[in-house]
Amino acid sequence: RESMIQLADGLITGTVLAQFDQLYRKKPGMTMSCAKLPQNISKNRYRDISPYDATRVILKSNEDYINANYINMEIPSSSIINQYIACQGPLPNTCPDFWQMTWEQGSSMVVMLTTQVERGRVKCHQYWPEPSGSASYGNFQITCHSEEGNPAYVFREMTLTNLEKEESRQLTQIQYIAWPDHGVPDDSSDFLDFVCLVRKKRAGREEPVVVHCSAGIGRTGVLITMETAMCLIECNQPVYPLDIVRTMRDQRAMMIQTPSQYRFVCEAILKVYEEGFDKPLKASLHK
Ligand code: PTR
Ligand code: PTR
Repeated sequence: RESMIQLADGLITGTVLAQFDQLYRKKPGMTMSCAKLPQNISKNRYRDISPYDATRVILKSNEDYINANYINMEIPSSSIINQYIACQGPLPNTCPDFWQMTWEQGSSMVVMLTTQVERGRVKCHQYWPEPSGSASYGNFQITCHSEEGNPAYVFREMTLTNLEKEESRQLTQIQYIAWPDHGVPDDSSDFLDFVCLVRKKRAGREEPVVVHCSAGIGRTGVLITMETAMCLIECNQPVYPLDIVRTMRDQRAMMIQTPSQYRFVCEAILKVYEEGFDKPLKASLHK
């Protein structure tokens, strides 16, 4: 409760945003050299967004690079450690790498926070086939069985087949579609619904959840912050959003991109604290 009063006051006086502005975007001393190797340049969607070498996800092949980092969020006084892989939206030439990573890390859930095109610019390549279709990406074949949704998000059920091993796994993709980059979601209750669904779907999965937007920093950072805050509230732990951002940025640079995204998530945390988060989830079930 104390931390929530602090947060509410800080939003009014502006200290919350001032502290966010002062926080390092990249952890001092962390290198990002792998991203800049000549053979990897074409695998980065943005020249200014690179993964730390120390926490990057390493593909099990000669060409081992993908623009992705592990992000582990520990909830104190509980046994919960939410594991994520934060990555950029796949490029046409990195779709096979994306599926290889998902397979090797054992992930069965992908959270996508961007649309393929925003304001006429490509933000993410469509790395899956249309519903009831199949497509191959390198060593992997993806079949999309179903697609359903509402104006804010879409669910897809897919089968991921490793052609070399002749093994298959099921995968759920949840895409939030009402959230332009550098911006905030159109509606915080839709967004909270969405985070509750991610939490519900995550239950029982030990492996990391793959989260991406276009660059894999702004919107991805907001989602991880929100889920972490919900877990803290649930476990009766204090919530210090700036600590959450710092913990994320120690694992992937620049997580949460703009002050307005930070303000949005802080306000959403207060809302969840005050109203409880059964409510948004219930709302989504009754839609
Ligand atoms: N950010 C621009 C876009 O959204 O397309 C393009 C861009 C890409 C701008 C990379 C700058 C970039 O990095 P650098 O600062 O290294 O040129
Ligand atoms: N250089 C790009 C730019 O500033 O436009 C990098 C970038 C692109 C950064 C998108 C963040 C972006 O948002 P998100 O991480 O939410 O996709």
